[in-house]
This record gives sequence, C-alpha cells and structure tokens, in this order.
Amino acid sequence: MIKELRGFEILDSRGRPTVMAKCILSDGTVGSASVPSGASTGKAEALELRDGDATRYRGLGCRKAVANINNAIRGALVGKEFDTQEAFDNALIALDGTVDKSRLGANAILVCSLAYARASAQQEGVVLYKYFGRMIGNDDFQLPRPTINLFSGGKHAGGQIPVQDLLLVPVAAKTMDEALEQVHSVYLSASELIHEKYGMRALKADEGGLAPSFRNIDEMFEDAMKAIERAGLQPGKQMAMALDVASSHFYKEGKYDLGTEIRDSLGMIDLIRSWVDAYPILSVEDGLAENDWEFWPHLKHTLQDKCLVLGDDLLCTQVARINRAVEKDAANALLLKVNQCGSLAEAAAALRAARNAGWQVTVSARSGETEDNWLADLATGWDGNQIKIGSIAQSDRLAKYNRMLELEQGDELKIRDWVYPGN
Ligand code: 2PG
Ligand code: MG
Repeated sequence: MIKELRGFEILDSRGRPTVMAKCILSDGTVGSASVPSGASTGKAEALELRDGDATRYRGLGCRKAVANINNAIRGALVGKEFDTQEAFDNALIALDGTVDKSRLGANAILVCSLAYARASAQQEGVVLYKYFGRMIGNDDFQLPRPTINLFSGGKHAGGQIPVQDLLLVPVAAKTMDEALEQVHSVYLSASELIHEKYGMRALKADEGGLAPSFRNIDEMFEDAMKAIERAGLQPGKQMAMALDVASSHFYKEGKYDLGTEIRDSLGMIDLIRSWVDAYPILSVEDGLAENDWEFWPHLKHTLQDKCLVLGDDLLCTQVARINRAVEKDAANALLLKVNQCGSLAEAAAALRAARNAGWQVTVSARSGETEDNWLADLATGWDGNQIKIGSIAQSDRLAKYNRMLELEQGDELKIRDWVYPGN
C-alpha cells in the first residue's frame, strides 16, 4: 500500500529544474527517482509541465508539476494498493485523463511511476533490472551494447553543424569494461586532434560530446575516423559509428536546411547513403523529419542493408506511431525514451510493438539528465539491443555507465553482440 508520495524540484545536468519523487510503502520501504528532459524534443511527445514564469529559470520551473504530485496524485493514490506496475501507472493515466498528460504533466507522472518501481522492487527484494524485466516477461539478462557520443552539433551544441550526434559503437569489445576503455581512448585522441586542428580546448556539449567548429559535416566524419585510428583501433572492425541526424530540427517548409545547402527529402536520403557508403555507420537515427512520413519508407529501403533505421522524433515511444511506421515499413528500430510517453507501462507497450515487428531497440537517455541511474537497469531489464547515454564524460552520463560496470562485475552479465542487418 502507498503510504506517502512526495515531489521535489531539483536541477538537471543543464542546471534546469526537473522533478524528483519519493514513494513510501506501508512497510516503510522507500523508493525515489528523478526524470530527465530533452532539448531536441519531438512534437508528439507527452507534455513536460513547466511553470512558464519567466522571472524564474526563464519559465522552466517545475513547481506546478511538484504541486501536482503533492496534491492531486498524492490525494488519489495514498492508501491505495496496486498489484502491478501497470495498475499503478494506469491509475495515474486515468487521473490525468488527457492524451498528452498535459493536466498533471508527463514529468510528474513518470517520476511517480519510477519511484513506485524502485520502492516495489525494493520491497520484493528484486534487483531493479529484474523488476523491469518482469514487466515484459524477460528473465534472460544481458547488457545492451553502448553507443557513445563523440561529437555533437545541432541543438546539443549551439548548432555549429546541423547533425546532432556522431556516436561511437565499440562493436568488437567483449565486455562493457573494454567497450568503455576503447571509447575513452578515442575520446582522448579526438580531444588532442581538436586542439591541434582547431586550436581549441575540448569544450563539451550537453551530453559531454566534443563540439569543435567543423566547417562541414564531412570534416566531422573525417575527424572521427582519424581519432579512431589514432587510438590504435580499426574503424568499422573494432570501432564503428552511429548517427543521430535529428533532422526534424533543421526541416523547414518541406526542405532540409543543412546550412551549406538545402535538400529535399530524396536529396537528404542520397546524402545519408553517401555517408553510410563512405564511413562505417551502423545506425542512423531520425535521418528524416518527424512528419516526413511519405519518404521514411524510401529512407529505410535505402539504408537497411547496412544499418539500423532508427526512429526517435518520428515514433516518440508511442504505440500508435510505431504501428503506423510498421505498416508503412518506415523504420527497423525504435529509440525508446520513457519520458516521451510518460509512464513505464506505456513505454513497455511501445517496446512490445517494436519487438513484435522484429525491430531492434535502443534505450536512450535525454540531453538533460540527472545523476539517477535507473536507465541502465531499464535498458538491461527490457533487453535493449543498444543503450544511448551520451559521452564518456559528466557524472549524469557516468552514473549509468558505472551502473552497467557494476552489473557486469557484480551480476556477471554479458554484453550483447551487435546484430548486423540480415543476421
Ligand atoms: C535524442 C536525445 C538524446 P534530446 O535526440 O536522441 O541524445 O536528445 O534529449 O535533446 O531529445
Ligand atoms: Mg534523437
């Protein structure tokens, strides 16, 4: 039974307010959690409730969301007993009653969902990843393979280039420990290279990625290749790449504005294919914009022999959008972010929809994170093929990597292999 539920306003990795919640069960078990926040948000995401008071944190305060936890949610749930995580989440969803969670706020709802999950797992004496695994009927646990941010642009780095993230994929590493060590080595090589080439210190973007002033996108790829080689690794064989093009955020009036040129959808697909042919890219996220549905099937067919065609803004971790993409044959992988839909139960349904279609799943953090590490347990419990946390920098990112190192060494979990298309 729920004895107490409390919300707090805390700050995320960008120094912006976010929400923390504490859930206390009748036997005194306590679970707490905090929620992240995106910058390059999809239009279909559930609503993150912000105060809108321009005199405080430029309108980004979360006091309204906190008040909703302490009043409406607390009032409705304290004293109630729930048999499952889904039953708890469904009570919150019903209490909110809107399609986009705009009454109580997706941040207020999700943080309660997570705090309840922690408290319940604790009460049952189950490790959090196993508790999450049970939600989807999984009891065979492996660590997802990390895709780790090296270079950033777009909304995460002041837009010096339009592409948002170039990530490293340590494809050959046999352990999480080895994967992180290899990526760290490339990250240091890239920092040195940037210093020599651009005469700049290693300034970091929102997720800890390096953000030099590349003159164009090709330069970013070339620098990544050099950094991999300089670290003594073979591009493609040992260290591959993934991209988050995040193209919704430079899509204007039906065209892709790359700064140096403007392309239509087919032109954008050609450009991405040329990158995939020239560099060892294994996954392309949001290659087209979230509402460019017509051309996504063409994007998928153009890339699928070589890489994952991953939908982030396109799908927003929502069953209806995933089903639409399956029907249109528009993607072959889901980027799963629980705060895009606003509850664990709905995210689990999105995961099922993607798995039923035979898709791979990358479980992802947001660009604004906290030191909370539940994402590592979620990605492991939900059998994510990959996890995307950000760079190998900043404690908001390392809290999750460290949790995976703990699971590798403590629970002896193995890292998942990269599954190439056609495997
Ligand atoms: C993304 C995420 C994480 P944001 O686009 O995939 O990198 O960014 O949280 O800003 O939406
Ligand atoms: Mg994205």
